[in-house]
Amino acid sequence: MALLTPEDLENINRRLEEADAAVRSATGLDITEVCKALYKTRPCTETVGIVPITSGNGIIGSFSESLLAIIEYFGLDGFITEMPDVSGYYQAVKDEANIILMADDNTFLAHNLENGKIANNQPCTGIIYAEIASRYLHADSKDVLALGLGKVGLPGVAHLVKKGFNVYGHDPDEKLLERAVSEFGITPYAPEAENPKKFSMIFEATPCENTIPESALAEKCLVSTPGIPCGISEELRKKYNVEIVMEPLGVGTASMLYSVFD
Ligand code: NAI
Ligand code: 2YC
Ligand code: MG
Repeated sequence: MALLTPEDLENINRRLEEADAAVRSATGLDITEVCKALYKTRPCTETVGIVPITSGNGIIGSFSESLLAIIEYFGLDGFITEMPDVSGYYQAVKDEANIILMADDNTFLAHNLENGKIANNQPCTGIIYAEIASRYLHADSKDVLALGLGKVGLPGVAHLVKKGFNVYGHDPDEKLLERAVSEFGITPYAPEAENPKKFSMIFEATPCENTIPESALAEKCLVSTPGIPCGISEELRKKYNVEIVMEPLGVGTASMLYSVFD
């Protein structure tokens, strides 16, 4: 499981503002409007309790603080519990949190204690970044390239297929590629093919650099990627004036929150 580092989370507010501006420029909507369109929900007077969790690799510096900044960016109230783990959970409920946010090394969840809805960061992140890719205002077709068909990528692919997009996918893990083809009918994409297809919408969800080949970039292209590190180099982005939506935690967290609102 690729874990965040405190460095990934530096300047989280600026990163979120930049991502929001990039989403607006590419889709005409901001992150909140994309979430409302995705889930048809609205925030009410929810209070979010953020519970630090010490299991596994333990507390990640500024992870809880970043979550507090994120929920406040989206207009919610919240608090970080003084204690971690079970004691922290107990405090959050006693201090009347409506939504719990907490993460161990494998699962980052949002749980709405009022309506029982629960969300997992991986599918929620895949769905919102895929949704953003699919709303590119300068798209030249309904073809989307999906790179990385794992815990984040595959739910994003499922969402795109359900919305009627033509998804072309690649993952070096043949089992995952075969599963995406058989379950969702995607078309395998070969990055090193002779004259590979060009795409104006690219959804990348891998933990690797340089996964997006120059040959795949259409004249106008949006890369929507939660992947850390980024799958396209700064050099290539500048050379082709590629639009990019990329952010380490907040966009996926907004998707989780809206998926558990009423
Ligand atoms: P995962 O390991 O389940 O899936 C990643 C997939 O990428 C694997 O199947 C792997 O075979 C594939 N891959 C590796 N190199 C590739 C290439 N060159 N072309 C195509 N596919 C390639 O990981 P998961 O959980 O899906 O996370 C993906 C990335 O998203 C990680 O970097 C993770 O840290 C990041 N992430 C970011 C979030 C955010 O809010 N920005 C939230 C959650 C995860
Ligand atoms: O500080 C804490 O409470 C830690 N237990 C938090 C661990 C989060 C581990 N998960 C991740 O780093 C990934 C991120 C990409 C976002 C979601 N999961
Ligand atoms: Mg994010």
